[in-house]
Amino acid sequence: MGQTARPRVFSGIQPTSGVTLGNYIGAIKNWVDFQGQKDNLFCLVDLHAITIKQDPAELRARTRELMAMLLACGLDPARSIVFLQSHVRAHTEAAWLLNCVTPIGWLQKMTQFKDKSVKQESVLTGLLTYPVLMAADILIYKANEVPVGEDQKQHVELTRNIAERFNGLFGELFVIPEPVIPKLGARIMGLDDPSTKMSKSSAHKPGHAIFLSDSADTILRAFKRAVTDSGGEIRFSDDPLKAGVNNLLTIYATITGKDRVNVEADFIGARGYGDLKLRVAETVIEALRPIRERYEALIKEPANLDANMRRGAEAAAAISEPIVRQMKEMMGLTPAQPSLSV
Ligand code: AQP
Repeated sequence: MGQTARPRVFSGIQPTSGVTLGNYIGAIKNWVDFQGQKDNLFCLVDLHAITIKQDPAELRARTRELMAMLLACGLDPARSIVFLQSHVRAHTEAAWLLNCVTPIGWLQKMTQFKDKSVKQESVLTGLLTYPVLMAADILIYKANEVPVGEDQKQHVELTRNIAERFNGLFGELFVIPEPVIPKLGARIMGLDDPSTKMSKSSAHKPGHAIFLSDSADTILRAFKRAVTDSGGEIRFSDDPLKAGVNNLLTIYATITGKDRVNVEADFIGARGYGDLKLRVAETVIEALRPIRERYEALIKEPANLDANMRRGAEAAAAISEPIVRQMKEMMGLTPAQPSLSV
């Protein structure tokens, strides 16, 4: 398959426990901004979600909710292919093939594997090999760009290594993808603890994460209790002691689209961190309000969501299945012959 004139973009998000403000700022908001300029594929990565124990009924419900939320955020099925990973079998097939070219040491070094495995009583094989599935997700579309938050950069680098290894062993097939990390907002921190990433799996901690579906009251309360420092200076800073203020300003900057200078100018004359927290909360509430309203309408139409997922999967399979057939052939697997008529 030749490359299209426009760069192809692939990215994914797990259907686990709602969409955080971190997911939105670090990934989804940028996906929406790419639409129209690039050839986009956005994937609800449910096969990644099951690397950690999931309740089956809840996972199914979360998946539909995520589809509704992505559309509510502005992903447009007319301009982007939005689909569910488990609906396109090319992903698991390619993952197995790539497992067979990936040294296990590469996977054992992954930071996310090390972090997540210490939190599990029993570590599943899928948690170790999940970056290979992620590599398959990206490579079977010959994606040029992978817009992700900072935490996924290492996995995209691994994807590049796997692609180069495959190309070296069997011949040039894969495009070597580039991670696209936003300059600002690539790592939104927890409001309760600005030294840790805002993440779904820490969302049980009070005041840690904002979810896009949260009510205005919940958002306001979480920002009011956001951890800052004992000073009073409202400016961007790399100083770990000012990480809380830096995080609030980063959220404000990415949501308003203003640069650092203009953001700091907005807070000249502010009465301390109380004012800052209130202004950031109001900005987030107003930005999320239309998203929440669209979400409420979309989630009431499950048949429409399912139809969108089906159309997305058909479009995705049409691109990826021929590439997986090529992988198998290059690796020496024998193509199935068409059945003989008797
Ligand atoms: N805090 C964050 N700041 C910026 N970007 C973030 N992303 C996640 N958290 C932040 C980006 O969101 C995209 C989708 O993430 P995911 O659903 O694949 O899961 P994740 O990276 O594992 O997100 P979480 O919330 O941190 O989930 P858990 O707690 O399960 O690990 C990715 O592009 C990611 O970089």
